Amino acid sequence: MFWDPDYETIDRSELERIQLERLQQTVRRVATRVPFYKQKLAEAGVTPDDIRSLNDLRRLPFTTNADLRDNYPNGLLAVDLDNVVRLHTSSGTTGKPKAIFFSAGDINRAADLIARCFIMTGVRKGDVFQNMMTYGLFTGALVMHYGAEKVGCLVIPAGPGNSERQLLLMRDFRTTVIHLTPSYALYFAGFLGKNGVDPKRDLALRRAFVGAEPHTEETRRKIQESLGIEVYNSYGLSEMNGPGVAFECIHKTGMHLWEDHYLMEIVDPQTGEPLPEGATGELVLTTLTREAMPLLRYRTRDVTSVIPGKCPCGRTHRRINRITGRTDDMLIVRGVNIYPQQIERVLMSMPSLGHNYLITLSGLDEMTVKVELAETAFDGSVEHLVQLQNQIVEKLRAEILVKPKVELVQSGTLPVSEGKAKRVVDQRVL
Ligand code: DLL
Repeated sequence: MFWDPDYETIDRSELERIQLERLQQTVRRVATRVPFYKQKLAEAGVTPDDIRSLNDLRRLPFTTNADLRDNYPNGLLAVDLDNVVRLHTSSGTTGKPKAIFFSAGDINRAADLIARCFIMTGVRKGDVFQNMMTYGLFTGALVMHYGAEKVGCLVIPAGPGNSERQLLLMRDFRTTVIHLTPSYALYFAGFLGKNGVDPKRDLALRRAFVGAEPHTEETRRKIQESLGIEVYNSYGLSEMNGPGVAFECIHKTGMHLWEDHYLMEIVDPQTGEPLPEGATGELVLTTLTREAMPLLRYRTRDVTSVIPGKCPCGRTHRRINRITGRTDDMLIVRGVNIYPQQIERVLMSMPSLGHNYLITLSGLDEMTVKVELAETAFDGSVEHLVQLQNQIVEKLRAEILVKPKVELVQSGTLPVSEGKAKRVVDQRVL
């Protein structure tokens, strides 16, 4: 079933016609209303009339994270402030936040895209949606909330944390769908286990939407198995309305990116040159329908690739692979490039290990991986622990080519964050 069948299964040639029309409108709007873009387009020697085909996209300038910060608070607004109805911000690792503005139309379109995602995974009116993401300046909770209401779900705006209360709400209101970060999902699964709750027996949960941070297929499997539910990957970023940019359908073979609202490219992160279909690189997105704050060729820094071929669900919007990391979260340890996701993949595939881990870099270039044991793993024998530890070291070395120190800790002892998980602490004296 579809929320918006005309658009979701649209013919590719018709989709491209709409994309071009919307791109032309977007370029025209920013060229006349946003001084930053007026100048950038002039520097690139492009006028709105030069955009005659989708291939002309590559003539447009990129927009970066730094451009958003430099234009803070409202330098990128394309409407008068009194036509803005909502502000979200996105905090990065450093300095000023990025301000993201929404017009009433933007909110409505964002909610519609979420409704597509919900219906696509089988959620219907009558489902009970417990939103365990952070409400507030973060887009994660509110944007999903509006979409869920559109579908007709009963929405429980629980916010994150306080697992006891989450469980109470889930039990009393027979929650069927939850939305949370994958790291909190892992923690929550552990919490249920510790409290003797068998989700299949005691709860009505059917689905979880997880997103806002990178995670592996192994993590998804672990959440699915421990909660006994279907878990769908949800991708988005504040600059593109938040969640609802790309989402998995029931086939779980990549995330459909809603191409009637976002134009995607995969580029070489070093040169910015577009890569051929199927190649892995940095995702670059152009908004096609944002009114308050359109963005041209936004460098997401997220690494992915387009999955070739058609999806059996019938949707014609192309799918992207799970985000493997960000171009800027690569660690360089003793000269070797390592993505934290590689480490997660190894840890989450081992049944003796629990739900949480932390990578610490210290001294000159020492890597320590602390990982929690599964509840059932410890039989009290030191020998068993040493064996397990060595096994993890060897598996990690084979994956990342660097030998880390591994510390096994008891379940529930590593820090848990309410929002996005912090998996790496870098204390190196470089
Ligand atoms: O995290 C929006 C969101 C909320 C998406 C809830 C999904 C669910 P930001 O705080 O601006 O917005 O962070 C965006 O988070 O560029 C990615 O690096 C990362 N990210 C988001 N979803 C995923 C995902 C929201 N499914 C940044 N897999 C993005 C991997 C993700 N990384």
